[in-house]
Amino acid sequence: MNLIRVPNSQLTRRRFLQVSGISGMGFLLSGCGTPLFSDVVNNLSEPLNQKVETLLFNPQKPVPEFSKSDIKPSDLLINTFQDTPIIDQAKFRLIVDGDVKNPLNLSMTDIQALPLTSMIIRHICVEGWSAIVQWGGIRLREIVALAQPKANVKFAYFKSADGYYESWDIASVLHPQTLLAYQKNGEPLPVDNGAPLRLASPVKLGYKQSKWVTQVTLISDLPRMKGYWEDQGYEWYGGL
Ligand SMILES: Nc1nc2c(c(=O)[nH]1)N[C@H]1C(S)=C(S)[C@@H](COP(=O)(O)O)O[C@H]1N2
Ligand SMILES: [Mo]
Repeated sequence: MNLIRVPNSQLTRRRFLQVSGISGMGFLLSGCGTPLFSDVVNNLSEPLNQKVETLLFNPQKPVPEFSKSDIKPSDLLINTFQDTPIIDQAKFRLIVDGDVKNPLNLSMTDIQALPLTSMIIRHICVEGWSAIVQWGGIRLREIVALAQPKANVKFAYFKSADGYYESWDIASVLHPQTLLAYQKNGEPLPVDNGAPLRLASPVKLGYKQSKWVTQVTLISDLPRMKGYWEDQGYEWYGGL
């Protein structure tokens, strides 16, 4: 498959090399008519050496959002590698642990008492679809700040109730539009889309956005198993 024909591309050579390493992304780049890449991909930066304190005190620049009229509710497909897990919201707890001074064990009531942030962004799945979605939830940076990360923290590791797992660089974790979402298009988040809590962010591809998140562990080194799809060959950074 020819991966190199990208009309009107803002892709850098580096980005290309990364993207072309992902099997299954080929048709995204081969012009199947979806305006996925040229207008979506920002200049890639991998701020992997940014310090957690700096990022907490100096929020990164927000990504431009879409408007309500751009939302087509049917565009968001369900992409789940296993059966949808059944979670009792009343008993649900989000664990935040790892290299933190103040580990957290939060109920949905605790989380919903924190400030609600809403944003309209594009979700991009490398299997060839995208959707503009309004997500509402808590900024992950607020949860991380409450947990008081130690200075050595460089990554977050996310565990999900269906066995999915992910890891992200700390700059993307602390991006002001990275949410733990519990609403979709103004309604409670549907179970198939990850209720009670899922990641939602305009800086990452769909496979980075874990649904049914139960645990966020702040760490200084990446483990051998970096992510469900990454361990099968997808690129780890998965940035937009
Ligand atoms: N826990 C979990 N999270 C997941 C997945 C999954 O299988 N399990 N699939 C990922 C992929 S590949 C995509 S594109 C999005 C899809 O989100 P949606 O089903 O809400 O559209 O969820 C991501 N998060
Ligand atoms: Mo995906």
